[in-house]
Amino acid sequence: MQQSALAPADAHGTATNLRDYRHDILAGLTAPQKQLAPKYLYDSRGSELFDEICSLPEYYATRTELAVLRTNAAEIAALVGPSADVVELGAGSSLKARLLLDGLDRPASYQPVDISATYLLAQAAEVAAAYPSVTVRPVLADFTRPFTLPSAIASQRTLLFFPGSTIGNLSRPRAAALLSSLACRTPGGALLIGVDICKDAAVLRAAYNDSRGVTAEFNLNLLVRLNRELGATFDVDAFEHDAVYDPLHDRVEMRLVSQRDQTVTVAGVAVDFGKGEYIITEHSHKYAPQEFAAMAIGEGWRSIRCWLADDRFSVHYFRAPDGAA
Ligand code: AVJ
Repeated sequence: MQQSALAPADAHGTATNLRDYRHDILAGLTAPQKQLAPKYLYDSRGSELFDEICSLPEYYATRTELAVLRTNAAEIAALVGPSADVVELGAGSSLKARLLLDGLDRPASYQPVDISATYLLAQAAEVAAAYPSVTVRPVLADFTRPFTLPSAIASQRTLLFFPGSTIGNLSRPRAAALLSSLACRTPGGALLIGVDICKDAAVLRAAYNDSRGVTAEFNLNLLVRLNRELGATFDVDAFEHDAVYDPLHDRVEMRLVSQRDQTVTVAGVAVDFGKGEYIITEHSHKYAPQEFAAMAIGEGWRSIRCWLADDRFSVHYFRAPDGAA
């Protein structure tokens, strides 16, 4: 994946332009297996719903990762050292970043990268107010596409912070490509990354099909978004959320399942659905800690430390060698 050119931010707030957005959605809905990229789940309502997911009893990931960060704050700070430039990928809520910044030794800057404009700016403003000595530079960008950070990416003190197992949204080859690109772009820098671990299918099913239906609303909100932004005609009540664990690929697959035969118009294009046909809206890949470390090492990172919580969630700390080109 190329990561060098600049993808300009735009008015509809996803750092891709409207033509690309419409094209991407239509390509996904006209493919033999209908599929939409998970990044489209995060309009401002979607970001809010995701935060709600994070506090659900069944969704262990956020709670477990926060515990790892809290418990090991001193060791993390010692590894990172003073005056770090913290770049957070897929920032979302600033909760984890604050926890990290609290523990670090006089961090120099905080640069959250996110595709949800309203949310990004609101969270950045809160961090700026709470940490007057930290330079806060929000970056509206999609980290799965080429983007440029405004400063300090090449600094030896760059700490890439990539929590939440967001990297799990990428296929294994794409995750590897992103790790490689990040290693090349931050010589001498470090990567603190949260990765969800393979586990019992029943635990995963419960985490992605919660009893309060928040994950269902999060998933279905994508259709609400397409109705609003692309003049689509989805009858949201005629689709149902489902999430299944695929042991072959070690991933959870989130689906929107059509409850009847129906035709929906999206940006002027007719899209047919058979009863039971579904759109894949997200893959969430799971890794054994050794598998993930081996992948990162293969892409140029040095594995320094891995913390586990309950064998449910892993947080890895990697360093990029100096002068990696
Ligand atoms: C933010 C991508 C890590 O895959 O667990 C939560 C998103 N989807 N519940 C995940 C999500 C459904 C989450 N990530």
